[in-house]
Amino acid sequence: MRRFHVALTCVLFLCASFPRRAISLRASDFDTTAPFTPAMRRGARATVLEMFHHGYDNYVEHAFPHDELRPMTATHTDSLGELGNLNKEHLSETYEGVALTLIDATSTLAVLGNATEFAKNVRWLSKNLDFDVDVRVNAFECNIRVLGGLLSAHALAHGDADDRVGPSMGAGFVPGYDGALLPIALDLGERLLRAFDTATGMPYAWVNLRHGVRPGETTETNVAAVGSFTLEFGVLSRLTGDARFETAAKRAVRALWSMRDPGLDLLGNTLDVRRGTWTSRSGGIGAGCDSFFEYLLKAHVVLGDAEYLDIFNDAYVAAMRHYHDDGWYHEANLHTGAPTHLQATSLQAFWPGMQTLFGDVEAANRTHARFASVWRRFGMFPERFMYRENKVHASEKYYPLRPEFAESSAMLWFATRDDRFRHAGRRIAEDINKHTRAPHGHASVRDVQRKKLEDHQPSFFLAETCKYLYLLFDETFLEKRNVAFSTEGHPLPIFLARDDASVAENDHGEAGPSEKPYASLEFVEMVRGVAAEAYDRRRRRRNLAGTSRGPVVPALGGKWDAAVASLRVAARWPDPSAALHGSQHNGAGWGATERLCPNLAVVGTAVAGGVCSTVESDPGGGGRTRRETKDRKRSGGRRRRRRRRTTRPRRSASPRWPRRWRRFARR
Ligand code: DMJ
Repeated sequence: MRRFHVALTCVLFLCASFPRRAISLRASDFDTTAPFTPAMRRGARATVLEMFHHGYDNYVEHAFPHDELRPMTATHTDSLGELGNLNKEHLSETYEGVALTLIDATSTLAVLGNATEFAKNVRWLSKNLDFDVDVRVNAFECNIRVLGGLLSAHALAHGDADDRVGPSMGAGFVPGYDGALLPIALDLGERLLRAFDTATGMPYAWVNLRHGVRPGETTETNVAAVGSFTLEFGVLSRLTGDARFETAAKRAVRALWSMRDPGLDLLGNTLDVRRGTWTSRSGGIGAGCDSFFEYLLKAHVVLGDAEYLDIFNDAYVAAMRHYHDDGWYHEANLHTGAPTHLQATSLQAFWPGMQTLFGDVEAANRTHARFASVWRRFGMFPERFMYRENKVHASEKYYPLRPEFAESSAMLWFATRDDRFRHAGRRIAEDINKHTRAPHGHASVRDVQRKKLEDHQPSFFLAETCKYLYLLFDETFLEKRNVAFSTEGHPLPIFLARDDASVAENDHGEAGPSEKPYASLEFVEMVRGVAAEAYDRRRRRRNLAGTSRGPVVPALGGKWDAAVASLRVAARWPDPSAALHGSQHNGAGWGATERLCPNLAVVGTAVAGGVCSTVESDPGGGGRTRRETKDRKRSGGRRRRRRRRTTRPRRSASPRWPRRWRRFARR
């Protein structure tokens, strides 16, 4: 009997001491090493195509020209004024929609190769859109969905037939297109520009499309809503030759960045645009902050403006140092760096895609694995997941068909050609189909555990989720194009580099491009060091404090964690930026030079056309770096003798950090 008691106690003890697992250990699509066969590719492509059409055709039939589809009741909602408006304040009584979903979905039709439907939409939008409507909109949402959708459709319709669009968009989708969407985009841009009329230059969150900013309008906004105009406004300026938009967006970013903690380079989350003060000091990479980071990097890609890359570098280092928690990311107080919310949010899942674009593939892979472990458990990602407690947040249990995890899977696939990411994409598509399919479209999920649906199909489901999933299985669209995807998934052109001095306003009196950025190999190594140190420090601190929490990161992964850390991954990408130089690489990021190009398949063409100022991939030696161009100007046209870099940046035992980074390296 006594023996039995001892055995029972041991069993109970063992059970109690095993951490709860977020995932089952059974091999799944996320960690399989099986090859992704051509038949699987064709099947997955067909699934995604059908899924897109189930959402799109039903929208056109039951909701168009209203904003969004209610897929359970085959009705519509005019939701532009409701986006981001949780309390449904100041709603318009006369607004009847601007065909939001049609605008958002049109660039996806181009990606799917459906030129006929694309051209039909361009014609309809050109004839019918009118933004002189009495509706108070969230300027950020209206910018990324509506303005971004129109600019992308315009650039895709024209393609390289238009000098302003340039060579990066490849052949146009609408032969003989008359450019009619651009004046409409310009009109919308001017309506949104009124939000920027503040002393700080940071935009109000809300603006009425007809009347401008409402008297007494709230002055509170967030980091992403201030910092996510650079792409759409930059593209609008480059296409129209009207510098006001690019200038306003840059001024806002500078004002926002000036609010960072000077020592830690961290931002908060919400702020007052009139006073330029924080209203929430807890910043992170998810809701309220996400696309600020993304747009710094992509504004550099699209506009060739080195200042954005400079800011991105500092912001990225700070994020890896203070938010990164072994693949997860928490929030932190901007002045102390102390962790605030230890939660993973669905919106954070864009981060690995951005890291891949930048060249930090290894870190991207690890975070992708963390998110995969949660996706696998629910067949979707809850809006908020408390990774320490290993459970869904009590109130934010929903999954509104968000694209971020699919987006990162696609970027990682483009960069690594590792079949795991295609398996992941197929799994995501099948789960979405299984859990969100409604009679007339795809429905948001109210509770990821109970799989309760909500009668709403957000426009980004067609703009982004379906687009990235499709690109995982069919990259025809990317083959002859060099585009950057906006935060709403709209393909935008990569513009010829131009002299910063031609941007009208420079608040700080600085002329010309900023300091030469550094090869990403050095940068990525430095970030890795910084993140590892921060991780160790946190662990030491916690151990010293004698907490009973055990390891910082719960043993979530089991088999998956082992795979992430395995030699297979390490041996494959000993140098993350090298992943971006492989001959197979296509479509995700050129992470090693001062100008990033999202599509390496056309990088040769891009360089030849002066689109991408790198020397590394210039087969004919015709490309010139920005710095070289500057040197050349200084030396009256004579080319200075510079040591030419080889394809892969030199790996030095003791990297020479830029001065402002040495302080990180020393810590
Ligand atoms: C999209 O509108 C954009 O990706 C935005 O940056 C974040 N939220 C949604 C998708 O989740």
